[in-house]
Amino acid sequence: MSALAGIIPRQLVIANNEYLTLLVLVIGLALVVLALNVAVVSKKSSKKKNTVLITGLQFAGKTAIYYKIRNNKAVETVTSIKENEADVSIEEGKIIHLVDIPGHERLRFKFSEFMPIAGSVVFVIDSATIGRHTRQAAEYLYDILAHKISQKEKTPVLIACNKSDLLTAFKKDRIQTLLEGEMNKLRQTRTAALDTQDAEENETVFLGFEGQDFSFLDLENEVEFIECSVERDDIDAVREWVLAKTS
Ligand SMILES: Nc1nc2c(ncn2[C@@H]2O[C@H](COP(=O)(O)OP(=O)(O)OP(=O)(O)O)[C@@H](O)[C@H]2O)c(=O)[nH]1
Ligand SMILES: [Mg+2]
Repeated sequence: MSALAGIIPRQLVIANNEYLTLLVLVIGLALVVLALNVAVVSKKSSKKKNTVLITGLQFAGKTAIYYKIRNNKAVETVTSIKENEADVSIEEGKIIHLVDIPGHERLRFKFSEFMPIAGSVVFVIDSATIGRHTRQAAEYLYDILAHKISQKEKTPVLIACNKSDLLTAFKKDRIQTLLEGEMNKLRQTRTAALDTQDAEENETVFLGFEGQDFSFLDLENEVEFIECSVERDDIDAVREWVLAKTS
């Protein structure tokens, strides 16, 4: 070192040391930023896989199903004005992030905010009143299935035909036929609207195959129909579907 001191000017040695310190600091900072990024990304993606959106029209029984899955008990509910959210352990080692979106028409658009983290969607139907609300239900379902994220990621959708305990409840096959008929009509009006608007601004897509009647089977998203009843404590099939779609 003393030999070097003679050869390298002292100022240069000091400058080199400062440069080294600065370099170590910059690398350290970069590593911290990288670690933080990895943590945020992995948190987002783990939430993404685990988030289940409970959607559907008002009074369908979304909040009832939410509490049944969350606490395994039926609770008295009132119409929701805000989403309910919880991390629920429904099987050992498996935690799902449940989100119950209010069904009021001015609030249901909120589902869109959660689509980036949704791994699956449960669309709840009041099987006893669906005959009167087919159009509204189909409109909402269309918005979910045509959403750009659900299109891109082929988000699976469960149509939970709730309130099957009621005598007036429609069976799931009938509900499917009703919805397909209504989606068929909707598809035409929405596509007609597309022709008159700037396609770039409009996110609506054509669902299914042109020239053929609408069928859920034609979609790339997996759409399944299940009958259930919170009243009768019969939601195991919903729970199992949710579990199967959650990694
Ligand atoms: N008979 C019967 N009634 C049910 C069932 N599930 C829910 N309900 C009743 O239906 C009503 C509406 O249930 P909620 O869970 O509050 O409905 P929601 O879909 O959350 O409604 P919003 O929050 O207004 O969007 C309540 O009175 C529930 O007790 C069921 O399986 N059978
Ligand atoms: Mg509710």
